Amino acid sequence: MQIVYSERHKLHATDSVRVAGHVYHPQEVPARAEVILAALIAADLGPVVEPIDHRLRPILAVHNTEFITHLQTVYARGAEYFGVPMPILVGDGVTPERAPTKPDGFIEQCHYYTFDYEDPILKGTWDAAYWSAQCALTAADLVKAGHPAAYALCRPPGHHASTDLYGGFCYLNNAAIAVRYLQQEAPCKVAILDLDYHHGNGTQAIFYADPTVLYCSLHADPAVDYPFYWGQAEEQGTGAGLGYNYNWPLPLGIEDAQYLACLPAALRVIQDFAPRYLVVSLGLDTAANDPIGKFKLTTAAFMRMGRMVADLKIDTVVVQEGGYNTQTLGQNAVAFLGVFE
Ligand code: Q9C
Ligand code: ZN
Repeated sequence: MQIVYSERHKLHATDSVRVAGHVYHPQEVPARAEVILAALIAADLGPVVEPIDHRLRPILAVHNTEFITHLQTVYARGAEYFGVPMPILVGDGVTPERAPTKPDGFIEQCHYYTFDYEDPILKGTWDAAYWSAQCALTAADLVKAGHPAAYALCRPPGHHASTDLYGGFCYLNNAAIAVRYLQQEAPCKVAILDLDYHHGNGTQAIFYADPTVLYCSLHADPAVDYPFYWGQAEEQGTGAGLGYNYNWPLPLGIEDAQYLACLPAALRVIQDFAPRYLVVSLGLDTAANDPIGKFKLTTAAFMRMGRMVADLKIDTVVVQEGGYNTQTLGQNAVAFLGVFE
């Protein structure tokens, strides 16, 4: 299968981030993408192609203009505000909802556009996020052109970012941008299967009232893990979108058998929806020994998951989301993706 990758993800990198007075070392690091790429190449899974520049238009089909301007300019504004360039990193704790009013002050605007506190905006963050989205768009092009599946090795990830909020290591919602782009010329139904360990609150929010986009997610119970405020089974959509949002919160510590027993329910919902395209948000943080996720999936499970998804025979764009154990990311990506044509 075609693999879309840009080394510009490396522009978003830092050894340490200060959060509420503490220094911590980010786990969302360039090595994640590098080990996945190396493993896919070693397994000869397909040609690696550069993303095509689709410019801002398909990004603005998902995100609002002022939010994009904020991401593009906040680092430079911060350098002026502080008198020295430094990472933009806000507050302490997770907030459930965006504030209703956009404030005028610089610091307040920094808070206004994020629901989270461990997502630095560095000098190269905008460019990295921009090219991550272009990878998803280029994978969508390949599938539109007739490839049964394509993989976007996106970094930074995207599924926690919504229209005008970033968080959870995500700035632009790559999967949502691909979905809207797939619908662009000929309106059609698109299903999203979100396999990341965390609920994709951004993706859910973007399509919550939309009956043309089905969102299905298996994830850690948000009562006990991130993103805490979203992801319960009761969240089923709103308005015309009611009935097109499905969440399967799962207990911490689950192993292959319990996870694989749940997946068919999501796949049946997707089949019944009969979408023209499928977008998979592939988080590998469900793996055993992930430093953030607390499930225990083995490499064999990722192969079974890939097989079950490929057996749907729906044209599929796979978008990389989370996954933080650089010892196992490569083999698990190969296991999932290796079964696609
Ligand atoms: N410092 C994705 O997997 N909290 N995002 C982690 C450990 C944030 C995960 C706590 C988790 C965000 C794309
Ligand atoms: Zn995750």
